[in-house]
Amino acid sequence: MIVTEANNHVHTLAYQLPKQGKTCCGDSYFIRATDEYFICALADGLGSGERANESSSAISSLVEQNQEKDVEELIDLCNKELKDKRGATVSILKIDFRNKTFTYSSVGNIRFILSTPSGTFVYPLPILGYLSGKPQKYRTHTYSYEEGSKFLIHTDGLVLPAVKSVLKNNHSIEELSNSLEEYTTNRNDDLTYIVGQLF
Ligand SMILES: [Mn+2]
Repeated sequence: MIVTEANNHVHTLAYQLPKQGKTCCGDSYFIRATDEYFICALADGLGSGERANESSSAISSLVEQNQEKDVEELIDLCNKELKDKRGATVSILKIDFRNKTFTYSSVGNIRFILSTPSGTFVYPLPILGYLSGKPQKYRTHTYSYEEGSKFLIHTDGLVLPAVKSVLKNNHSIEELSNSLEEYTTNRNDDLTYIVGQLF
C-alpha cells in the first residue's frame, strides 16, 4: 500500500506490506507535511499480528495527536504509551523547513539515512532495545540539511545491500520507491519504508 504526502518543501512516499501470508501488519507509521514542518513516526511492534499492531498503532496515533510537540517530548510520550502493552521499536523524525534542520530520535532497529546533494550521508545512531514504558534514555539530535537532500527510513523487514547507492542514484521519490521494489517481494517480516526529498 502506497501513501504520498507532498507540498512545496517535501515530497514523501510511504510503502507498507505485512509479512507474507498475514493480513495484519505489526508496523505502523504516521506522516504529515504542513507549511512549517514534516513529521514522521514509524513503529515496529514486537512479534507480529494484532498484538504487535496494537502497540505500533498506539504510537502512530499518539504522534498524530501530539504532532506540534518536539521530538524529545514525543519519544518520551511514546515510551509511556507502551506501558502495559507489548513493546515496540520507534523512530521519530521532524523536519523544520524554516531553519532547514531535522531532529531525529530512535530506540531500536528502525534505520534512517539522509543523503545530501554534495554527497554526504547522515546516519543518526539509535539507542539499542525497544520502548516498553520502563525508564529510558534517548538520543535525540538535530542536524541541518541542504535543499535536494533525500532520506529513507525503514523497519527491519526491508533488507538493503547498498542503501547509499539507492539514495544517490535515484532522483525522485518515485524512482527511489521503484528501485526498492525488488527488495520487497520476499518478506519474512512486516515491511515499511518512507522515502522523502526536501526542497
Ligand atoms: Mn520488524
